[in-house]
Amino acid sequence: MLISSRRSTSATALIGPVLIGLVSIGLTACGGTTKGSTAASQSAAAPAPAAAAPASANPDAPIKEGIKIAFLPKQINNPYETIVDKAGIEAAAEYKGEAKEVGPSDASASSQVSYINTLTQQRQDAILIAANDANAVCGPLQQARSKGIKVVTYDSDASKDCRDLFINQASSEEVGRSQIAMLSDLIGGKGEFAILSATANATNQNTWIEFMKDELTKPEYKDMKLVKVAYGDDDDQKSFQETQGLLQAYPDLKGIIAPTTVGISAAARYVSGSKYKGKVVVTGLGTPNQMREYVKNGTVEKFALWNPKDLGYLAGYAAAALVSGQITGAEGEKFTAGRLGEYTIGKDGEVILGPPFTFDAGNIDEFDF
Ligand code: RAM
Repeated sequence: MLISSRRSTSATALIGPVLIGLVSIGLTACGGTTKGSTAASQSAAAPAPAAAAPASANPDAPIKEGIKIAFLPKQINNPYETIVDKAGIEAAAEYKGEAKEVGPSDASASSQVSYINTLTQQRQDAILIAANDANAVCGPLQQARSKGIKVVTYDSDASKDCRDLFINQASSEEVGRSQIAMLSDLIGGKGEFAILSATANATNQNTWIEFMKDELTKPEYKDMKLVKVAYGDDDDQKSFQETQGLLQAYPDLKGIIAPTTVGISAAARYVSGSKYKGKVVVTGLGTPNQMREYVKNGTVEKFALWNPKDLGYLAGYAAAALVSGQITGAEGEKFTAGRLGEYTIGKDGEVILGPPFTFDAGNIDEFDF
């Protein structure tokens, strides 16, 4: 079941310096501040037993050499997760750590559990996980923490009691509300729409969807109706079929929001080759490289995301700061994330990368990821 394991050096070689510069500069320049804040956290349900109280932080502690960290994404064959993890591995190379990515080929929590257990046996210094379920991974993560391993969630949170830090790509509230505003703009504030999500238990997607539903209660959206939330499981084929199913079941559908890079590209591909092209709007969260074709051929007008490389890089540095004792995960503590600069830990151990960014025909060619 070991699908992928990379050492930091090889990953660094895979990422060209030109690309790093372009992506980093492009998004930072357009996106405003990228520093920590205390905005709303992704919800994480049932609490688990708390780990031992951490020692106090020493912000002046140097980053230890030879730190061993492992990234456990939702699934390994998702281009988005690959970008994030490669950048985290690159961060570890900068501070002379050892990093790898391991994980399942399906986005399920049960598959992640065996990886957590193996990483614990290997005595990694930190496990970084994009949780497929807030609670299902909690017991094993607590086991890891009881052995002194630091746990950092990124992309999709686990219950806050079973991790030290959550590196959130953007404020969950801002992501959710802005998705509704974007769709409203595209369909003239009127009509039926559906959400094509990832897996049914994904913490990040579900938190965004809750904020979308709340946003919809505002008077300006009274003529928009959410008819269905479908789940493509971050599987390309299933997402493609779910898109087809939605369009057949709801003939008046005006738009689809897919807040997942796998879902939006599959939905765009389906619509692009169907009679719905130009009639049904597809938007959501996607990577520019997966969406370029559909923006150019007029299927998609705009969509959003953040810089996934910066997310992985920040998570990699956050893990090192925890392992080195610079931070403990408490609100208000600060650490420096290499080229990204200083971040402050917000409420509930959450660190926010920055605001989401909107891509359209006018800017998509400035990005290559
Ligand atoms: C998919 C995953 C991931 C999410 C992005 C936007 O790749 O579901 O968790 O953050 O989309």
